[in-house]
Amino acid sequence: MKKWVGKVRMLGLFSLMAIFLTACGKENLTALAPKGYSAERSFEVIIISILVMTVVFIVVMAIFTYVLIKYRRKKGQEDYIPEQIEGNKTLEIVWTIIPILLLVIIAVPTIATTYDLADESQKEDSINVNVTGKQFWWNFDYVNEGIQTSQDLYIPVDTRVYLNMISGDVIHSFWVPTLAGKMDVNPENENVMYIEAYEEGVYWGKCAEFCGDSHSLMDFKIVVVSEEEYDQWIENMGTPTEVELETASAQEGRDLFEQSCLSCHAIDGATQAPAIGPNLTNFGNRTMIAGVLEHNKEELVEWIVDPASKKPGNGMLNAPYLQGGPGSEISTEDAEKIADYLLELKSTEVVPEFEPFED
Ligand code: HEC
Ligand SMILES: [Cu+2]
Repeated sequence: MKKWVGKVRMLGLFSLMAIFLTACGKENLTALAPKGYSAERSFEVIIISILVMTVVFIVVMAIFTYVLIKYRRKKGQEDYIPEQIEGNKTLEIVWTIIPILLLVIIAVPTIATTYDLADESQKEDSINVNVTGKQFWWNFDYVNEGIQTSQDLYIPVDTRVYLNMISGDVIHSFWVPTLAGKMDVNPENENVMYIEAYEEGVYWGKCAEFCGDSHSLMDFKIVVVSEEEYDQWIENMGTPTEVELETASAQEGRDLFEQSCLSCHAIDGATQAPAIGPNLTNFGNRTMIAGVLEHNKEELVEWIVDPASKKPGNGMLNAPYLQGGPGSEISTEDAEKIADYLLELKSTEVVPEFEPFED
């Protein structure tokens, strides 16, 4: 092999790594910088496996290189055959036992962690949230607090929160890499996992199971706040006050909303059963729109007028006003009024700091 071939290959490898690793730049969307209990335990298992594999690689490479050099064909010894070790009992035993030991080193912490992360002993005394995955959004139902919300899941810092997960349609997978591993969300059986975050902040969540047209847009956030903020949030959400609408536009927007949107979206009280669409009680406080769009009026108007352009195949496309129902169309002007209204729906002062698209 020519000398430069190796160099070119290394260059290729490094450029590939650069491409893949730069994709890991989004804050709080990585399993490699855990900020929660489950993610930290899983990370330890990753590290143990990598360490074991690295040791194996180094030892094998060392022996390989040694043998390659020592037993290379030498001048004058073309017919030399080194001592044959076929059927050597000691060696056979050694290279059977070593892999078994290595597997045990990996298996023990892996199994212990698996059981630890499935532990439900504290479920009764913890915050419980029923999570429903739907094409292509998430509903969060705080069981004991009687609160419904969607897309943004608020939890207190340093506290274990149990998530009881079910799907409203096809199989999804709930994944907040910085806080915990993945968990399948099935239509039939409830899967339970817990999360506990060490630091306040907003954490990105993704659906990790291909579930349809907008699967890759089925994002959500976990908003981790202090204990006091969480209590305040629960109180505000549980008793949402009638919002004083500031502008005439927002007031007209409310009427339009009641005509065309209320059949699927709850806004007057967080306690309603999950409707067909996300509960919009605190929509003005959301981190994003529909999990993926920047939270501003422009995006919101575009979403209302043409949700298919933002999230193909989503459930809002069944809205009568988009189906060409008689006299039902919503003009951009009307959508702006509705947007003014929705952006004023701020039921609480607990608002996370969040810049989704900063670079
Ligand atoms: C047929 C039921 C239906 C109707 C009617 C409907 N929507 Fe929706 N809406 C949905 C569904 C389902 C979603 C979730 C889409 C997704 O993210 O996959 C949604 C999402 C949204 C969101 C994003 C919510 C979030 O949590 O970020 C907004 C805002 C919204 N709708 C506003 C409206 C407005 C305004 C109207 C009336 C003009 C309306 N919707 C009418 C079903 C509906
Ligand atoms: Cu999904």
